[in-house]
Amino acid sequence: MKNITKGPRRGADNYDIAVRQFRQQILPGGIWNALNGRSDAYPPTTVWSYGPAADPLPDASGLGVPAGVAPAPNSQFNYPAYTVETRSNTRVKVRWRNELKDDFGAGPNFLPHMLPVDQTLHWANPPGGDAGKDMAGSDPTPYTGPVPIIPHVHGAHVDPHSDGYPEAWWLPAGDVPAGYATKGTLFDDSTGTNPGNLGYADFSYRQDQPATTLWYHDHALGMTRSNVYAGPAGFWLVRGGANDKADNIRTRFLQWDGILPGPAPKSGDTVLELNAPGVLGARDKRRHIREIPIAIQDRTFKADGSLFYPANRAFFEGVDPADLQIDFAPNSDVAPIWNPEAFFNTIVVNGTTWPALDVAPALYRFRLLNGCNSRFLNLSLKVVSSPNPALVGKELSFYQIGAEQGFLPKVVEIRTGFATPLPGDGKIPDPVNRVPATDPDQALLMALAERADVLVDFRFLPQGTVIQMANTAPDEPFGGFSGNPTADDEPTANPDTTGQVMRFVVKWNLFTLRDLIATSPWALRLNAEGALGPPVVTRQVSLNELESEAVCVLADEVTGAFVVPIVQVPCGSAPPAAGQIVVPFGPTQARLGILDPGGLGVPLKWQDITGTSTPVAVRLQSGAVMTVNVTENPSLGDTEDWEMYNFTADAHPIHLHLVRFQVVGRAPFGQAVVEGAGVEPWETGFKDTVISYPGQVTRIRAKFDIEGLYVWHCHIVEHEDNEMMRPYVVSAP
Ligand SMILES: [Cu+2]
Repeated sequence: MKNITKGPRRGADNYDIAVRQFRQQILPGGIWNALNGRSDAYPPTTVWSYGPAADPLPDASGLGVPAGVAPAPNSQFNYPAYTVETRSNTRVKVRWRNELKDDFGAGPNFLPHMLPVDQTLHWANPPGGDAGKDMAGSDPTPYTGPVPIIPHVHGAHVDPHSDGYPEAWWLPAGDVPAGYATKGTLFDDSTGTNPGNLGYADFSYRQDQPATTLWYHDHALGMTRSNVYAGPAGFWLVRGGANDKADNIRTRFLQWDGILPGPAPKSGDTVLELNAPGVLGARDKRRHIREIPIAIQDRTFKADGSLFYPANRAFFEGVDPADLQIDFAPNSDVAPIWNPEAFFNTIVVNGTTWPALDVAPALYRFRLLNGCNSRFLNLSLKVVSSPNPALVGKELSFYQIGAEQGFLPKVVEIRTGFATPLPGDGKIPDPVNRVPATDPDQALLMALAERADVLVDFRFLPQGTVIQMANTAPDEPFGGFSGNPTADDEPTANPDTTGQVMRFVVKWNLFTLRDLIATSPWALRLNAEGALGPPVVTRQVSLNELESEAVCVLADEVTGAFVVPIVQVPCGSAPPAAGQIVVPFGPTQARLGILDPGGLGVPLKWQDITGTSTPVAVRLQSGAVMTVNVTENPSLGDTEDWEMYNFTADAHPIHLHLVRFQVVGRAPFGQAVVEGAGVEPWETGFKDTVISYPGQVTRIRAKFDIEGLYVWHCHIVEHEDNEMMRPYVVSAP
């Protein structure tokens, strides 16, 4: 098939991107009143995000709202951040600036974190100075100093100096307190000459990877959850190359089996222009837009509009802080502030709570991202109102065409209870022949950081029809579906709040003749990529949950629930009352690790000094040589299988930096993994993040093709921040 998309550009695309603090109207009110005619009065929210370093403080005061609040016509600073549009095989260079300082980054004074940062975790720890950085601190109070950042392009095939290693952070340049480290232990950049106190770093991205949906976000050691929750994240799209498809606009001649809905918004289109055309009196830029990246996140807001994030362990236990009377770190192994998981009560889509999107009666392409901290999503589309009452309650399918690392071999029709690969022959599949999903409640399941490139077919729906994107994954850690043939047998999100994501409203005046060009999902043919060769090495790794080795408390003998108030008792002591038992407090953290010869998990910390790991020398771009203790040390160019044994009670999304991998298979403990068994239809392309289910081994296959230091970790960011992350090194053979 002839590739009709544009080839790579010569040279490189250059960006200058800063992280800054500003306010944004996320909740209803402000600038949005001018669009929707309402008079909501929710205040704006202070956020952090990336934006073009040359752009000024957002100012929409000409539109009747206070200055300094995004979105605004004069500035692209927005949460989530603007999409970085890149081309396959065209290098991208970014100067990343840490400008978390006053006066929108121009001032001399650093801004403290707006959320509680636990200094007792193994974290960046700038106050530790060069001797104590990237270690656990001993101060149990929240961190108040300048904020370390380190941007990571999730899924990038990138050299180590530009990957965003968690210990490669740096502080803003300016009034850093005396004795603080200004940069992380592994600070590096593509120049190799940056001293690490300039407030920026220069990263260079190879982009030698197929068209796909990546995203960029902060990755600072032990504080990714708080940095990303504050806002810094955005899409990073790769287009072109052999696998990409034309779209409604970019097609040069009709290619009936491969035209995707498009275009996406183009460079310079602002959030306001795309969402509030009437407000600016400008041309209706959104009229032609058919490809939209959709970042789904959960957040909780305080009454003053500010972001809420739990400030103590008692929040996780659901008790008043006075009712959690135990020793905390540094006097025990229980972190005082960190929560094992964090779930929030509001769904925010592209920086707006529960938005509605006007859509033409046409095919749309949505690039979905689960950008939550801990929350899995199980998404479905249902008609909630329509001039045609027969449509109400009907479900629309997602037609998934791609995942984290490119297109799927076949379009997969996903709807509640079904996941059906389509033959691509143009025939509308007989609904009777739909393929049942793993569980009747399973719809479009997305773990943290997973992406789903989907088509949705709004064609022929009557004017004014409203479709709701619903979420039925639970408001708690996801343990996997039951697999029972009974429907509705798992805990679900609150249908009044987190069970709702967004709405689509069909508007016929948005229809254009170009809409007739996009290929129907059942006729769309995707380009299957070749499989990786057989593995040279097969490793066994493990996922483990830990409880305290120092703190014991009383629990109900039957339910296992802690007795409130939760009071520390000597471990091994006799319970004071019948019906109670003495148990270790937990969980204290989750850890990755290896397997021992008996098949049991050996949990290892980020910095393993137990002797289990092997010290491996790593040379930085700067020329410095560091030693890192690793258990995974693939040889350059090798294809390896990793079998991930999940000994915990929850599902964890595991992400490997650098590589794109295939999901080989899954099996319950004790059974052999059969190739293809347990692999969902939407997992048959290349991925960079995969769900590891409790009690199962999940086997992936990857080729490790750039030398150097990377990480693999759980993408429940609360886990990642507290030891569920390990370094790995690719070494020349
Ligand atoms: Cu996890």
